[in-house]
This record gives sequence, structure tokens and C-alpha cells, in this order.
Amino acid sequence: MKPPVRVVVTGAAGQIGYALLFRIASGEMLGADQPVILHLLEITPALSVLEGVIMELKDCAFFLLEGCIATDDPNVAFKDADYAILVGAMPRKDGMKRSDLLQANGGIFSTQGRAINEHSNRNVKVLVVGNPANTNALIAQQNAPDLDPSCFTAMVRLDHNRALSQLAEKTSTNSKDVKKVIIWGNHSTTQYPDLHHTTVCGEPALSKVDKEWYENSFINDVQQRGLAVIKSRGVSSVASAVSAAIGHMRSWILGTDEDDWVSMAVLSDGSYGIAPGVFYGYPCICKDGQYEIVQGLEINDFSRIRMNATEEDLRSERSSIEKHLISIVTE
Ligand code: NAX
Repeated sequence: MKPPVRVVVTGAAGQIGYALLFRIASGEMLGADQPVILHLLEITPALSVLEGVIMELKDCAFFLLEGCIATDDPNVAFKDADYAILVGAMPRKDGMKRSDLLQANGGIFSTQGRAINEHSNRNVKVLVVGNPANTNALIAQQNAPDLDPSCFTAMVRLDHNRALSQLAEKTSTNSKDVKKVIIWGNHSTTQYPDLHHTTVCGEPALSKVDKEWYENSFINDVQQRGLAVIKSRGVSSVASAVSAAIGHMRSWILGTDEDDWVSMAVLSDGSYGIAPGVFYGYPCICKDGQYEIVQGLEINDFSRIRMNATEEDLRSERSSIEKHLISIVTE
């Protein structure tokens, strides 16, 4: 058995947090030989709920779970963290403007970014799930100047999985037969699910489906899937979001399959003409705990328009928190 690693989950008493903890403690994220100590961060009013969550974790008698720390203090939560999944975020309330939501989350993610900077392992791997995930990741990363920016990522894996599944269903195949889907850009309705490089059973995906379906149904259905789930269930995606978070971390830590890639939102570095300064969904290959953006893919005009539109969306999110960002960083 390896020595235990410390895994932070924020918003641990919320819907996604609650479901995520049991899958981490059972070994699904890090493997069946990796013991974990869970650090659970919540807001003060939710700490009593968190007590019950810990009781249930103990009641599972997971042999990999070596301890649980519950706290409302980010400085305690992020101490010596090896991995962190930032799920807790300010929900959008009735009548709240998008810019107000961005500001409110600016406060949460800047505090957490600073705590990570101060207290976490220098190689910590951070996944931001709480929305607006890409911009929250940017805020956290900008507030952690002592860490390599590649320690931070945001989740577009749920969108990636939705695309895999919808294409598999359309082509009467299995999701394992579908490779190299890409979600470019923001985890929002401007995201661009790209099938130009995708294969189904080794053949180009776009030779197996008609163009009209790809351009007029598929893209929109993937972009709108989260809203469709809310419309049906009355609440946002939980189990599928948890599965995506586990998959994202697992790929990052344990590596991607040789003949495939995954979509991860990472700090743009100019790749594919996306200017630096936003967390943008890219195709990534992971090896030895590091991600790399896949390079050299040909981008046609159809894709370029959509890639630019989702970049615009991210730049507009960034502009509404820019002042806040700068004042935090230079404080
Ligand atoms: P819940 O409202 O059930 O849970 C959120 C939890 O976060 C609550 O328990 C709350 O007390 C806690 N929290 C709030 N502020 C906190 C803070 N400053 N520190 C620590 N904890 C804090 O929401 P849930 O359904 O679990 O969703 C969580 C987030 O995931 C939301 O922002 C949601 O929009 C986002 N999602 C992101 C997805 C993605 O693909 N990136 C998909 C699923 C989900 O919609």
C-alpha cells in the first residue's frame, strides 16, 4: 500500500460533493492501492450536514479511507493537499445578474486560490467544477502565483462524455468505439463540440453521420444538455458530473489511452490562436501526471468561427472580474 494522499473536496455537503466522496474513498479516482485522507470544506451553516456525511463515509468501512477533516476554513482544508476538487460555488439566485454571480464567485475562488498557494503541495492538481468553472479556475490560479499554472484545470469532461455518448448512440456503437472528441472553450452554451478529428471504430466520424445532423442537432444538443437535464429532473446534473470529475482526475493522474485524448479546460498558451489569459477547453494528452495540449490539428472555417465565439464568451466573463482579479493579485 502506498502512503496516503490528501484530497480536498469543497462544497462537500452539496449534491455533487456528497456523491463524489464515496467514489474517491472507494478508490475509483486514484486506484485500489492508494489510501486517501479527505479534507472537506464547507460553509459554516453546512458543517452539521457534513458531520452526517462523515458518519456515512465511516459506515462504508472503506479500507482506503485513512481519515476525514471537516472544516469551514480554507487554510485548514488546503493544508498539504495533493489533489483538490473545487465544487462549492455561489449558486445563481433569482434576479441575480451574471456579473453579480461572477463577482460573488470571485470572492470564493480568490480566497481558495490564496489558501492553495500558501498551504498546498507544490504539485497539487486542482480541478474546478463549480460554475462558471473556467473563470473560477482562472481566479483561483491567478491568486496562486507561486504555483505552476498547470496545477489548475476546469471541467469540460461532462460535455466531452455527453458528446461521446450521443455520437455512439447515433452510430449504433459503444462509447469506447468513439475516439478523439473535442470540447473547445467554455463550459457554457457557447462550447464547441468538434467532431472533425473524431473516429468511430477507426473511421472518420463525419463519414458516418450526415452533416446536417452534426451541424444542426448534435452541436446544439451537447451545448444544451445540462439545461435539458434540469428541465427533466428539476435539478442540475449530479451523478454524471461526478463521473466526469472522477474521469478528469483519473486521466490527469494515471494518463490517457494511447490512441485517444480527453478535453480539459487549461490556461490558454496561444495554442490554436486562442490568446493567453483564459481557461479554455482543449484536447489534452496526459502522461506521468502532466497534461499537454494536442498540437497540429487542422482547423477549418466552420470550427474557427465557433472556437472564436466561445473564446469571446470567456473574455467577456474575464472582463467582468478583471478589476477584482487585479485588486486581489496586487493586494
Ligand atoms: P449544491 O448547491 O448542491 O452544493 C454546493 C455546495 O457548496 C453547498 O453545500 C454549499 O454549502 C457549498 N459552498 C458554497 N460556497 C462555499 C464555499 N465558499 N466554500 C465551501 N463550500 C461552499 O450544488 P451542486 O449540485 O453540488 O453543484 C455544485 C457546482 O457544480 C455548481 O456551481 C454547479 O453549477 C456546478 N456544476 C458544474 C458542472 C461542470 O461540468 N463544470 C456540471 C454540474 C454542475 O452543474
